[in-house]
Amino acid sequence: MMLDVGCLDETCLQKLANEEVLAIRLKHFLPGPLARKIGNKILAPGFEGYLNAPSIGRIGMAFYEAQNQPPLIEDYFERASANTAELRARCAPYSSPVDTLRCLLDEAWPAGAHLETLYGRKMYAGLSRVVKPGVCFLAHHDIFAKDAPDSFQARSLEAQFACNLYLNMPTEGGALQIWDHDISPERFDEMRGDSYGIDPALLGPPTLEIVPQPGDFIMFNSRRMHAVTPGLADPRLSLSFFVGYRGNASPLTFWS
Ligand SMILES: O=C(O)CCC(=O)C(=O)O
Ligand SMILES: [Fe+2]
Repeated sequence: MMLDVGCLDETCLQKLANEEVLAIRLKHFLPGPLARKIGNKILAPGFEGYLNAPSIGRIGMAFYEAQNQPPLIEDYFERASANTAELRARCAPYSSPVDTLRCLLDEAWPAGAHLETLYGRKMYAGLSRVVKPGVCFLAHHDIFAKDAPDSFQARSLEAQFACNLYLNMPTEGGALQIWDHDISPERFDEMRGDSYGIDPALLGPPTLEIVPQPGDFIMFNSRRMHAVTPGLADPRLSLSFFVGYRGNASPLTFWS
């Protein structure tokens, strides 16, 4: 169900796309101490909460937060390049690991990989996500077409992968849980009501539970339900973006 890989290549990406595996993990993409160091640099100037999930912190804005509201969608695109610059500045003198991952995915995929364009505008890739100790990141799925229902671009995805590079981890907990069974978008929206997610206990035991180490990179099928267990003592920081897949002959695309 999970594939440990030594590098990102076409074969492992295809296994994820074909749903032969739920997740792939590249252990020690960054050495642990370097991951923590970059993590602390990113956290130092502070961060804000998600508009629609205030218990989760973030630097940059996720497209998901715009929730189909034109003024927020405008904000998202307006801030995209400043958010990219901000992440690079916080990582300096190290390169932003998201930039490196974008290059590696482009190199690994025969048709290449590039930033997603939506409504003719470049999207932002590289959200820093902070989950404070004791907070459960509720179970949810991520489906681009739900966030941009009027977009052919979003509807044309054949698969969507959540990509996370873990920088800081709590001393205990903070596990990524993934469930194999699908919940339809309609059923999930009914279950969650006004919340962004649902109590993971409603889903029974997860198919996969991974406690990432600082420096690990994990890619998983974001259309499957997933959640993060509460952590102890330290904040859990990851750099997060999505990869869109439109078949083997098409480029992969990135956005947050
Ligand atoms: O932080 C994680 O392990 C997963 C977060 C998540 O929900 C996502 O990347 O879509
Ligand atoms: Fe998610």
